[in-house]
Amino acid sequence: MKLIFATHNPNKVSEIQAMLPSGIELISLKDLDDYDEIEETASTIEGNAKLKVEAIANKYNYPCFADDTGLEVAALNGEPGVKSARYAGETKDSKANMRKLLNNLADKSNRKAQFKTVIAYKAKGGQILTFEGICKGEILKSARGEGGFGYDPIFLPSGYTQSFAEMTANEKHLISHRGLAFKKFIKFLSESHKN
Ligand code: ITT
Ligand code: NA
Repeated sequence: MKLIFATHNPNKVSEIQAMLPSGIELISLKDLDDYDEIEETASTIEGNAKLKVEAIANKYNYPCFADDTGLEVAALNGEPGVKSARYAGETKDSKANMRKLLNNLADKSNRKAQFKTVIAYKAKGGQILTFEGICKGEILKSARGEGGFGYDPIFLPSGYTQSFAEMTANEKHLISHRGLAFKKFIKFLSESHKN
């Protein structure tokens, strides 16, 4: 089966590609030469995932899914949350968001945080279904590791000694927000394609 992944983020495409069972072929917006930005105007992660999948499902005659992820920091009342991608504003500096978060947490002793991913899926003519994954952890005092992307170097998942950026891609998938949400989604896909 062919599935469109409604994302402009190549890091996410490669993470997901590696997790999919054979028989499911991923088409990304890049493969479709679709560079239209989908404005993420919803106030929740779930709302943005739905908005993205709706925009693409209306355009192409394929089953589609989108995921939206946010990092929710307890001492900052859940920020950056839906603002995770542009926390430090429009900038080409990929580390600006991390720096802003570290600055905002500089005098805080509560470092608790969680990543949340919501996947929204829409089959041809079907209703939108959602699958959620959460990974709890804490924000480190400074960046550690070279792997991953986004906030990975400053996120230490609960029960582990390595930041997401110090783990291999596989180690991260096994415990991450996106990994857990996709596990649920893939289970659903395999079950609904048995018959
Ligand atoms: P699309 O909307 O095109 O899918 P995006 O970059 O906006 O791409 P998300 O909404 O899923 O992607 O994520 C928002 C931001 O949160 C993203 O730009 C990263 O900075 C951060 N982020 C998402 N997943 C992450 C992960 O697994 N590890 C670290 N940071 C992550
Ligand atoms: Na987003």
